[in-house]
Amino acid sequence: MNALEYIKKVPKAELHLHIEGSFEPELMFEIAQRNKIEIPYSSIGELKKAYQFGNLQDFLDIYYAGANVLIHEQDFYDLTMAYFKHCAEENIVHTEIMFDPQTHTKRGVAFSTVINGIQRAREDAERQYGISSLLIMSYLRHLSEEDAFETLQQSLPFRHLIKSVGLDSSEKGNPPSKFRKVFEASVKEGYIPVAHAGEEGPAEYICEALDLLKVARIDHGNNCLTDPKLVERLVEEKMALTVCPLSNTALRNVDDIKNHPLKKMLDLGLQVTVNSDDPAYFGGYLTQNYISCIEALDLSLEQVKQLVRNSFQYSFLPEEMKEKFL
Ligand code: ES4
Ligand code: ZN
Repeated sequence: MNALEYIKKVPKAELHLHIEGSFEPELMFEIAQRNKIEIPYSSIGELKKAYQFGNLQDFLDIYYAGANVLIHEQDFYDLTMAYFKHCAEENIVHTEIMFDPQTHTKRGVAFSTVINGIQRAREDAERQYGISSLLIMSYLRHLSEEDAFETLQQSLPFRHLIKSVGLDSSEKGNPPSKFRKVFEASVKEGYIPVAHAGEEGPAEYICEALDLLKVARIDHGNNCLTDPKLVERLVEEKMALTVCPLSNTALRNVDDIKNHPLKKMLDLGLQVTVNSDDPAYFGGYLTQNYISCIEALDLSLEQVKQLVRNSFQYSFLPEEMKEKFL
């Protein structure tokens, strides 16, 4: 079997996926219409044409605008269920879903509305497709730490539904150190800490995420490659990096998929996984991320098997569940 045949069929896990980033234009228009919300694009085609990003902020502006049409619990259910359908089609058997409560609570949508819609979809996906999932509540780093503390408080009635806390949005100028206290408090509540770091920001932010936030995984982490000492440390500590190849090219952090550092990272001994990040915006779900890398970087079957093993190994599944896939 070759690497392409293998990846299409094999059971896979996804560890870095923003549910708001799986919002396909077709569903966005449908929900906008039923909620009677205007979107500043006349058609699905017009909207898709806007998906040309020069950097992370260009993308975030459109991503938050798209999320504006989500109002009711059913909207969050439909959004999440549409993603699970993709998972079922691609044999993604486990997924760790990030959601951004502040994107919604800032607009007057209750925390409970967001999480109840997502949770109902998780239960249906488990029942209908046998897909296991868990939730990563992500704090928006362009907002204040005080605001994140408020979100932590709002999450407590639902803590049994949330496994982990993350840190996302505009990286530059918003270092992990800004959120040290709220991460400490989140860990005390039982949440596992992760953070986006070294996507657009410097290697130093990865060090801060490790030292100050005590993260269990780094989301992206590409820019560790500018600091050989840090690479050595990440290898030594077997720290997982959730790499998102098509996100990196869409946001121009990598100029061409042929120059993506994924293979180099594997060769260095880094514990990398492949993920889709915001598949509705970046041109591909999980399998397409693998396929693009296999084709552009000529990954071997063994390397692809390693990446798939890593996706389970570094998941937050209980050990006995992981073992079924390793
Ligand atoms: C994100 Cl690609 C990316 N980076 C940072 N924050 C995000 N939120 C959603 N997608
Ligand atoms: Zn991300």
